[in-house]
Amino acid sequence: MKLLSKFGLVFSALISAATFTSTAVYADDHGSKGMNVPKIGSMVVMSGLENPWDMAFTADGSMFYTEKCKGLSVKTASGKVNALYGMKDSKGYASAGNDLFCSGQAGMLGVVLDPNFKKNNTIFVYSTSSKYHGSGCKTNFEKCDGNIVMKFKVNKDLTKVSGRTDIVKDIQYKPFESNQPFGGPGAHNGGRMAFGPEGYLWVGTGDRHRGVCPQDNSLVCGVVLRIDADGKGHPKNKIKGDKRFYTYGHRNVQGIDFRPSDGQAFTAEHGPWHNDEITALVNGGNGGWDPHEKRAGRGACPDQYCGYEPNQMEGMTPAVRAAYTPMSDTRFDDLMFPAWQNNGYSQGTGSAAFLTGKNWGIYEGRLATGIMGIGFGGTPGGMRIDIVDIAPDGLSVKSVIHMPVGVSKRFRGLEMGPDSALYATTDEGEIYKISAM
Ligand SMILES: [Ca+2]
Repeated sequence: MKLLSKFGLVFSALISAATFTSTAVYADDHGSKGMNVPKIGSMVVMSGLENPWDMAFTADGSMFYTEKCKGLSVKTASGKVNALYGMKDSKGYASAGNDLFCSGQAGMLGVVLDPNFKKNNTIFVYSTSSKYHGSGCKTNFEKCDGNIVMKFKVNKDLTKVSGRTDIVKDIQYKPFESNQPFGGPGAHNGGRMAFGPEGYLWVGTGDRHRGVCPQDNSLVCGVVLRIDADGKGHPKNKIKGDKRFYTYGHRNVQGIDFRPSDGQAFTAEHGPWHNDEITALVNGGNGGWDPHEKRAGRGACPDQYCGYEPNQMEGMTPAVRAAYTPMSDTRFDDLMFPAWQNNGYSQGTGSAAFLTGKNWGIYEGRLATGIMGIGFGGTPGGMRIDIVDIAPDGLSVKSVIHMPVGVSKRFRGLEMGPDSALYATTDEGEIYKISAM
C-alpha cells in the first residue's frame, strides 16, 4: 500500500506539471498489443476551477463546462476561455441569471448541446433556480420547484448566450436543513442530461430527500425525463402520471448515456450506504427506490425519509441496510433490475460515458463510470474510473476493471470528446483528458 501511495504522489506532482506543459505524463501499457489493449494516458487540460460539473463538446473541439456555484463557460478550440452565463453574484460573465443559486449539492449542473448545434447553436443547461418557488418551498414537505432546464442560443464566436427559455421549471428541490444528518438544502438533484438516439433530451433527477418522490408520478423527482427541445414529453413515454417521464423510482441520477451498438439508455446512480447501480432503462420502468416511511415493514424515519435507515450514523453491514431500504426493491412488478451493483457497497457512482472510438481497443463500447467515494463507515474508498463491460441484455456485466488513469480523484463528470478521448471533471477543480492509443 505504501508503494502505491508513493506512486500516487509522484503521479500527482507530474500531473500538476502537465497543467503548464500539456504533455501526457502518465501512461499505462498494461497488456500486450496483440490483445488490442490500449495504452491509456491522462493529462490536466484545465485546473483551478470551482467544482466543475459537466462538459459538452462541439465537433471542432470547443468545450462548454459548468461550475456548480459560478456558471457556464466555454474553452474554445483555440484555447480561449469565455465566461458566458453566471449565477447570482458571479463576476466576470457576459450575462447572468439572478435567480440561479447554489446550495449543498445543488447549483449549475448539466450542460448539453443540441444534436444540431452546428446549425442552430442551441445549448441546454440544468441549474437550481428561485424563479418558480411561487407559494411552494415553505417547508421540506411540500412541492418545491427549484431546479430547471434552460435553453439558450450561443453566438457564432462563442462569447455570449441569449434568448434564455426555461423548458423545464418544476424539478424538485430540498429547501431547508432538517434532522436528516446527511444532505442539507439542495440534496439529490440529479442533473445529468444527454440527447438520445432519436434526438430527444433525457434529464436525470434526484429524490431531493423526500420520501414520497421516487414512487409518486406527479412530482419531478427521482425520475428520468425524455422530452423534446421545448420540454414536451416524447409521445411514446408510457408513464401516465406525467407524460414527460421515461422511468421513475430513482435515487439520484448523475449518469446517463446510450450504448453505441443499440442506443439502449443506461443510468449510473449513487447508492446510500449500499449498492451503487448501473441500470438499463425500460420505458415506464421503475428503478425500485422507495425511501417512503411506513412502507415495506418500516416505521417512521427522520424527515419522513428512510434513505439512510435503519441506523443513520453508524457504519453497519451494507447488506442489512440494503434489506431495509433497497436500491432496487423486488416488491415492484415493474422493477428494472440493475446491470451492475457495486458489490454491495456505495462508493459514490456518479457519471458514466460509453467509450467510443477504435483507439479504445478491447474497451471500445464499454461504460466508463466515475466513482467518487472518499471511503467512510467501513466502506473502501472509490475515487477512480471503472470500465464496465455490460452484457448485451443489459441485466448483468461481463467484467469490471479499474481504468489505469494514474490519479485518484472525485471524478464528477465524464464525457467523450470529438477526439475520442474521455474527459473528466473532478471535484478538486480540474478537467482531465484521458486518452487511449
Ligand atoms: Ca434501482
